[in-house]
Order: sequence, then C-alpha cells, then structure tokens
Amino acid sequence: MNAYLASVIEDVKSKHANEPEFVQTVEEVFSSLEPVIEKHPEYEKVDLLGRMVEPERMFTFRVVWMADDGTWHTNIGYRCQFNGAIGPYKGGLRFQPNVYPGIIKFLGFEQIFKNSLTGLPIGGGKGGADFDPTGKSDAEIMRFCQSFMQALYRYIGPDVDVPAGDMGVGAREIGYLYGEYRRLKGAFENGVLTGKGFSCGSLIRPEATGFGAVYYLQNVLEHEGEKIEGKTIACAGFGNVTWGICRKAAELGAKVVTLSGPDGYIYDPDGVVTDEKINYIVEMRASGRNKVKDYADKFGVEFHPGEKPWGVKVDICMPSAMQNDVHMEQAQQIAANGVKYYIEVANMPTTNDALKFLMEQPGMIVAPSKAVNAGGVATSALEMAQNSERLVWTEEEVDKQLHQIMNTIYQMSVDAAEQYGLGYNLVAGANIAGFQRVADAMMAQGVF
Ligand code: 2IT
Repeated sequence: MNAYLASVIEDVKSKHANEPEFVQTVEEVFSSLEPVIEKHPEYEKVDLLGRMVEPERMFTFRVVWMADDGTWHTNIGYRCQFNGAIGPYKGGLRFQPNVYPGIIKFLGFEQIFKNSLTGLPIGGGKGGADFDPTGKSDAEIMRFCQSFMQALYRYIGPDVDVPAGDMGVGAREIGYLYGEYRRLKGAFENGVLTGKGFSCGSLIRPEATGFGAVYYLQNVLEHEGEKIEGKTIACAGFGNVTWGICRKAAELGAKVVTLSGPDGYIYDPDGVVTDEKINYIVEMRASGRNKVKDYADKFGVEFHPGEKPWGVKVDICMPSAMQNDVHMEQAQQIAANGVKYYIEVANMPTTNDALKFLMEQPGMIVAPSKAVNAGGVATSALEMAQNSERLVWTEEEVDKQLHQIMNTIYQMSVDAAEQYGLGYNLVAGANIAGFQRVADAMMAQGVF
C-alpha cells in the first residue's frame, strides 16, 4: 500500500483504538484511495489525509431534562463539525443510548463523502446524544429536545451547520428543536434544520432516503439488463428508511419480504406492499415499543425471535437498519443463497471483512451505503435551497431532482472506478468520487 496512506491509517488506529467504528470507516474509505494518492503526490506534502481524519471541530454538551415523574436526568450531547470545505456542515442527529464519540465520528466521516457525492454544497457533520427515546412520553421528548437546543443553538445556523434527523430523531423531534431555536434566536431561520414536518419542510424528505435507494438500485439492475418488477427484497429495520423502500418497491412491482427489529425479524412472503401494511410500519415506529413482532401479530406472518433476516432467500438484500448488522456469518449466508445484489442502505451496515468477502463473490454486485442512502441528505439540501428562496417546491419537482441526483451519483461512481482502471466497482468508485471533490476544495482553500 502507498506509504503515506498506510501511515495515516496506522496513526488513526493507534490514536483512536477506543473508537472502533471510526477506525473501521477510515480504513474502508482509504482502502479505495491508493491509485488517487499515487497520482497526487502533492497531497502528502500538505498532509491532506491527516487533516481529513481530524474533525474541524467536535464538542460535547450537557443535556439536562425532567422526566414526567419529576426526576432530573443528565445526558451527553454531541456535535461533530467534521469537514466544511464544500459547504455548511450537514448531517443528522442520532438519539440512542449507545451514542459515543466513535459513533458520531464514524457517521460524520461517512457524511463528508456522501454529501460530496450529491454534488450539492454541503459539508460533513453529525451529532446526537446518548439518550434513549424508547418508551418516553411526548412531553419528555419535547423537554429533552428543548434542552438539547439550548446548548447547541449558538454553534449552528443556516450557513454554519444544519442538523437533521437520524435514528431516534424524526419530524416530531426536528419540530421541537426548531421551535426552541426560533425562540432563542428570535428569528425565523428555517434553513437551520432539515426534515421539518411543518409548513417549511421539503415534500418527499421523509420518503427520500428509501426512494433514493430504490432509484439507485434501478440503475444497478439496468446495468445487468434486469428490471425491478417481480424482485424480492430483504430489508432490515422498520424505520423511516425501510418504509420508503417498501413504498417505492411496491409502486414499481417489487416486494420487501422481511423487516427486523431488536427483537427479531418478520417474514411476509406476500410482501409489505399494501397501504395498510406500509402505513403500519409508521404506526409501529410511532408507538415507541421498538418491536417488529407487532407486525407478525397484526398480519399473521412468521416471526423469528432473536434472528436477523439475512438467511432468507431473496433476489436483493438491502440492509437498512444500522451499522455492522451484517458480519461474516451473515455474509456467508447471503452468498450461499445466491443473492446477486447486495445494496447497503444503513450507514456502514457491513463489517469490513464481510464487505470484502461479498465484493469478492463472483457475480455479486455490491453497492455502498454512502452512495445508496445519499438521497436523504440530498433532499435535505433541496430543503435548504427551498428555505433560502422562501418557496416550497411541488412533490413532483423534489422527486424529479432526487431521481436525477441518484442517477448522477451512480454514474459518477461508475466513471471514477473506470478512470482508475478498477472496473465496475461501485464501492471504490463512490469513495474516489466523494473524496475527489472534497480534496480539490481543501487544496484550493489553503492549509489549515
Ligand atoms: O445519514 C444521513 O445521511 C442522515 N441521517 C440524513 C442527514 C441529513 O442532513 O438529512
């Protein structure tokens, strides 16, 4: 491996051994960059890679809130403003008990390259809190969000840093966060947050990640001379992203046959295709119970407690739950089932060894999450654009732009891999194309 690249990876490993997810994503992205670094010796002179793995700014803050029973609780809030070379920091907030700096930094690092791939002016950022929304009342969620924003509002803004949702943060939380921001600032700066569910949110933003993933998938299928109609898809999770995939897949004549949760997975051979089933996903999520078994109980389908859905024989796997869902064991099951399309959707859903194994399977096509799920943040950038011009675009307009952006991301990835002689390699292509735009902007802006 290129000596400079190897030394930066070694440095990250030794400095951040206590942040394994962050180390994992740096290794994953950098493993694709060798030909680019070889071609650009000038990067080493200004330590471009060493600067890229160090956030421009990252901070924690105290979030204190009162539970309904009058007791007070303290959580840790985070915001990582990782790279602002191509635009205001942009990326979601994750509320989940396992949030710690390694998770925030892995998500922030991924976000840099994902946001770059969209072609839009958005830098990379991420944040969140080690707060568990499961079972919390609406009033508790509101108080938590208000306290979170009291600590964060000085450090964000429509031209500075624009948070959005991620796991545990949806339109309701964004509404409460926005209300508190507006109250503190005394101004209607609606571009400070995206994923707003009220008047100035973008239409199609809730659907965008799932719709975008299916648009990307269609490009892959077309490359293979296949169509989406009639295909069976295994999904994981039952959040906003999986919901969007189910909807678009059903509309195009394909069917999602598995969903999963922390309690296990469900198998619905008829597919999550009717409005009733698709709407029930939203209901299950909103209940705060976090149990996918509810779907099996309601629709009388199989429930497999404590298991993951990756042993089910399908045409396409779309891991859409969370990081490191697919380990070597599941990757081997997927390969043994003869699955041809492995389309990552959640941020880093595959361990690095499992990803390498899947990419080596003859005939299997692997697409990386930072490209496949970029439709979410791309539509957030479209929401920022609408907020700046004080207009709301039609559903058709947003969907048309989203579709176009996904097609471009796919094509840019294909072209970047080909340009460096790597063949049809969507993983390397996305890493290279995402990297190049940020690298150019950093080189142009001087060394800091
Ligand atoms: O992982 C992601 O891209 C997101 N959670 C969405 C970020 C955004 O700013 O819409």
